[in-house]
Amino acid sequence: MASEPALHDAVSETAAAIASMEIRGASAIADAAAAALAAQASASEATDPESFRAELRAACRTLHDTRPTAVSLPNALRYVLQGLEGDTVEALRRSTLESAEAFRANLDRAQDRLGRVGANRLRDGDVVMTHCHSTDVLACIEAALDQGKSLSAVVKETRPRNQGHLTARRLRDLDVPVTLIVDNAAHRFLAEVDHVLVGADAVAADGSVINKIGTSGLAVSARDRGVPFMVAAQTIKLDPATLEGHTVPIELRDESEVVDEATRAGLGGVEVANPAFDVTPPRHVDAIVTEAGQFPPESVVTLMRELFGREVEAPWAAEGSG
Ligand code: RI2
Repeated sequence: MASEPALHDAVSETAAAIASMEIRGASAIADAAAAALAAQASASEATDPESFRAELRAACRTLHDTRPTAVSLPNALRYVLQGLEGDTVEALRRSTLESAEAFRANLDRAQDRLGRVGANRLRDGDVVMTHCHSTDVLACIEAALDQGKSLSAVVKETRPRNQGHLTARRLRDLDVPVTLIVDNAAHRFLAEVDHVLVGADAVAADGSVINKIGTSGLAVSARDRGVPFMVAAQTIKLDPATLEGHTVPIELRDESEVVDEATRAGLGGVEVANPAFDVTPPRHVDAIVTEAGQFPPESVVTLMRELFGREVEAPWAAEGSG
């Protein structure tokens, strides 16, 4: 079997940071992956075009194998690889850098546009409830503040990793009054909430939303309380493989995120499960807000066909692996 090409440190370091969640959040993961491919291209010592391409594919595989659920990651890798053009190493290098830069710039622009769409759904004085930490959600809140609206927030802490604390700090910095609650208190507080805002790691062709564990229960509670449930998701969160009948894999993380070592020892022979995401069916979602506008979840399939066609292949597969 042929050995894997040498990878730049930026690729292995980025992959490790994504796997450990030092870099987390679907958009940040995609951005970091594109930057790592650019670093690989810049530093490549390949002497022929095929070796250069093989290096890039190997870098993609390393990045791809870090976290399985956020589809923004394979979508980023596909975008950059599809931008490769040229018959010489220099031309390929240049096109990789351009492609990675274009992807990253699109990401920023898309989030700004999405924020303005999401902000239009919010009214002055609204109380919003958040789950986890989503930069797409924060873009909506920031745009609403820019529109002169005043908002306050009920922020779920989001066990086991408490990403709600990141959201609370960011909102505090924006001078939004924040009430931090334990996840179990969501149903009670929904009585005082006008809008639930969550992000997404992937959106399936039927409009199901795959997001941080606890999202689906929150959606059921919001429906019960009559509170609109909005998903903020750039189109890189749309999973083209679901057009072809695939389901989105749910990442199972280590039990050490749920219980510390001493507690674990005290619990003895029980199983500790730590799925990172769950699936919220479209019937519990009021709107999916993207940079291309707001969609009822059931019509997201049309947008997905328009953007991705039938393009679901993995161009980073090793040569000869089928
Ligand atoms: P943005 C996060 O996953 C959350 O589930 C969040 O809703 C989603 O990524 C989207 O994040 P994790 O990486 O792209 O914390 O909106 O497991 O920033």
